[in-house]
Amino acid sequence: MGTTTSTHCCFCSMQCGMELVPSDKAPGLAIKPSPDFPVATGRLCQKGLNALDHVLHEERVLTPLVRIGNERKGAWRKAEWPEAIGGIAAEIQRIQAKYGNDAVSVYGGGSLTNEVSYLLGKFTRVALRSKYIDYNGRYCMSSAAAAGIRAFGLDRGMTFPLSDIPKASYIILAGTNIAECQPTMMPYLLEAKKNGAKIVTIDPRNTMTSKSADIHVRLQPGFDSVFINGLLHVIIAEKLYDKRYVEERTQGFEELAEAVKAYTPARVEELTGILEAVTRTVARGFAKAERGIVMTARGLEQQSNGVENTLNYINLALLTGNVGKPGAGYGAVTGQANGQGGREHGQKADQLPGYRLIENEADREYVASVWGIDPKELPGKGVSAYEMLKKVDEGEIKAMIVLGSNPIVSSPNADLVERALGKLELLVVVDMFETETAKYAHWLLPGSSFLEGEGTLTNLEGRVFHRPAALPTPGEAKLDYVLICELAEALGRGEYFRYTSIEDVFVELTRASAGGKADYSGITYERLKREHGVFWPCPSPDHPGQPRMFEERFAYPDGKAKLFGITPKLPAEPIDADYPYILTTGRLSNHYLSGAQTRRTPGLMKKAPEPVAEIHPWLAGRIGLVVGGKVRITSRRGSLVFQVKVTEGIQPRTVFVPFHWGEELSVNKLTNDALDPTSRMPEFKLCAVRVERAE
Ligand SMILES: Nc1nc2c(c(=O)[nH]1)N[C@H]1C(S)=C(S)[C@@H](COP(=O)(O)OP(=O)(O)OC[C@H]3O[C@@H](n4cnc5c(=O)[nH]c(N)nc54)[C@H](O)[C@@H]3O)O[C@H]1N2
Ligand SMILES: Nc1nc2c(c(=O)[nH]1)N[C@H]1C(S)=C(S)[C@@H](COP(=O)(O)OP(=O)(O)OC[C@H]3O[C@@H](n4cnc5c(=O)[nH]c(N)nc54)[C@H](O)[C@@H]3O)O[C@H]1N2
Ligand code: SF4
Ligand SMILES: [Mo]
Repeated sequence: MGTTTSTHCCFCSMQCGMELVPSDKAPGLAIKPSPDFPVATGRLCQKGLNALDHVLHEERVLTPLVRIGNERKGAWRKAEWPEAIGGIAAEIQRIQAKYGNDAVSVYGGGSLTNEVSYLLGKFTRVALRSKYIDYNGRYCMSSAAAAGIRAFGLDRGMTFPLSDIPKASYIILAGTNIAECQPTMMPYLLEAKKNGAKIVTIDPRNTMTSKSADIHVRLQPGFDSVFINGLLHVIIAEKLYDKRYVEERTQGFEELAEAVKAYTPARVEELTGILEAVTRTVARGFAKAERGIVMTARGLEQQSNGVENTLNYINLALLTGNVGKPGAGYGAVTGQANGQGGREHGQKADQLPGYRLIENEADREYVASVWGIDPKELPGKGVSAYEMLKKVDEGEIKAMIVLGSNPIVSSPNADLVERALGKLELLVVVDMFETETAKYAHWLLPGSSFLEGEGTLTNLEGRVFHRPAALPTPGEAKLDYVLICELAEALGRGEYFRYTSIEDVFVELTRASAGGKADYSGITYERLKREHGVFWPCPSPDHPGQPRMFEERFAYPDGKAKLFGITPKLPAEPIDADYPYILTTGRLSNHYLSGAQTRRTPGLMKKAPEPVAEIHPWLAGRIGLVVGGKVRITSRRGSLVFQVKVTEGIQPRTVFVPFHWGEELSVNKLTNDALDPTSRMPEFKLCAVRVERAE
């Protein structure tokens, strides 16, 4: 050691720059914020500052492990790599010979680099020749992606760079808790506020984010589209929309106007309890603002109406002429480290690299030519992450390789998922730890951490950047990409997976993306090392990249964006007399996703050792909660007991529980597995429950 390495945090989509520096204190290394990476210069949140702890954790898996006697959840035995790779390949071949190629599946993740995401997609289609691959981003960005594609013809999360935010004059933040989930974005918002911007938050809870708001709309989960229809109604009725923009740059205005006609502020108040005056004030304020920004995240996207909810927020940004204008626009706030890049390079069921489609003939031909195979060899599209788990339960899928996810904790209706994974003839987990999911594995392979694996990622702005390797892999752990290539070799398909370096993989990825929607073909490692990232699309080496999207045209052939008339629908599981309250789930600032990493971080665990249910004093009174008491929350799928925090800051009928824990603290044992019909994203944000005092 002794040298400083500039790298990036492994957690959220901001991808703050960090430096790994030598230290005289154990373990001899420390993390400091980057002094120059423009996304969040000089800042890291507490998760970033503590990110070294899990990497150096004593529980890291350091050798391949195999079950003794093949017994599930039994004891492990250490294995050598040749035995592991050979044994897994032989099992895959046995299963495919017996049940067909599609009996073997891959489950990837949004924390992985672009290169590893790309290789997982290629491995599934070329080495396994199976159609079944999907990834945890299905739970994360799929509704926003589907809405972006439908409205703009293209999904790049945020249509503007972060540096546009301080120039905005009115900002609507819906179902996005930026202060806890992308903490280093807050200074951009606070600067906008200092410059005079109004901020409106829309959330069933008072959050750390809503503290900075001028107006906080506390709605019952599932009612976003009703409220937005109210805003759109006022804007149209009072002729406050940007008529010229709507005419020149959009289609579908008539349909939209028709759909919102009945949603007068009075009706919105009747349906939601949101005062008429609030609807009018926000509608007028936003429409009259010179530069408006709308940002959404999982709050309204992780619903069975998630795509329509998102489309309605996009309607608001388009109707007011804000998309494609400096200091304005629409942004879906991406979640995971590489949530953006992870959904562009082919680890999604229906996708090929460059955001191409696996069912499109021209796309198949092009990518097959890059891969050197016959397009006929490429399988068709598979199914979404949760549907894949269901196919495991139903017995159609017999083997699964999980790399970069912990689906037993992060999937809805988690008991079903647990049962399903228990039925697999082969479960291979590649991870740093023995996660809840790995407990069901036949093989647990030691993968690499963010400080070990070099590669590129794409942050929430669409900024592609390079992350170098800062540490060697510990013990026998392997770089994820090497492991994938070795497995392909053992399956007899090695000729398609011979790379000299990770950069070599990137070069192929950029070729495969050329001419696609997410075109990286002008990007090289050399360029990324020189510049602080390049925004895609970047179709040639002399192209500067594109921080702001849609300034002149949208990505449809006619150049126009589409407006959609949305008729609000009920959630999949409305409340009733038996289950009279709403459970919503989400995040805490101290933990990350399934908690595999942050529950192993003492500095973070100390602050949030277990999940605490937030309930309103009204509900606490109704159930006769006593001081220090716990609550039992019961849905149609399960029943769990949680610690409680009584707070005025939550919509009275709603209970909030964070999902960062496993086993008997896993709120996903209660959540509903209803999927959005288009995005196939589960309804994590709302199900009907009973709430009782726990005895
Ligand atoms: N600390 C931390 N940061 C993270 C993560 C983490 O696990 N921990 N995860 C990362 C990832 S992968 C993601 S996807 C992002 C997620 O980032 P966010 O989407 O911001 O996080 P959530 O807490 O899931 O949900 C946001 C808010 O939606 C609200 N909500 C619930 N139901 C509704 C509704 O019907 N309508 C509206 N308008 N709001 C609703 C919740 O009360 C919550 O405050 O965060 C990223 N950053
Ligand atoms: N109830 C409820 N459930 C939810 C959500 C919610 O809001 N509510 N949100 C959903 C969302 S948005 C998301 S993104 C999902 C995410 O949920 P998961 O996919 O379960 O997320 P992680 O905990 O990040 O799992 C990543 C795993 O990969 C490992 N890992 C990390 N980096 C690497 C690497 O580079 N290589 C290898 N080999 N392994 C690595 C980690 O140790 C960890 O075990 O959860 C979803 N589930
Ligand atoms: S804001 Fe996100 S990327 Fe930045 S340090 Fe925190 S978790 Fe890491
Ligand atoms: Mo996510």
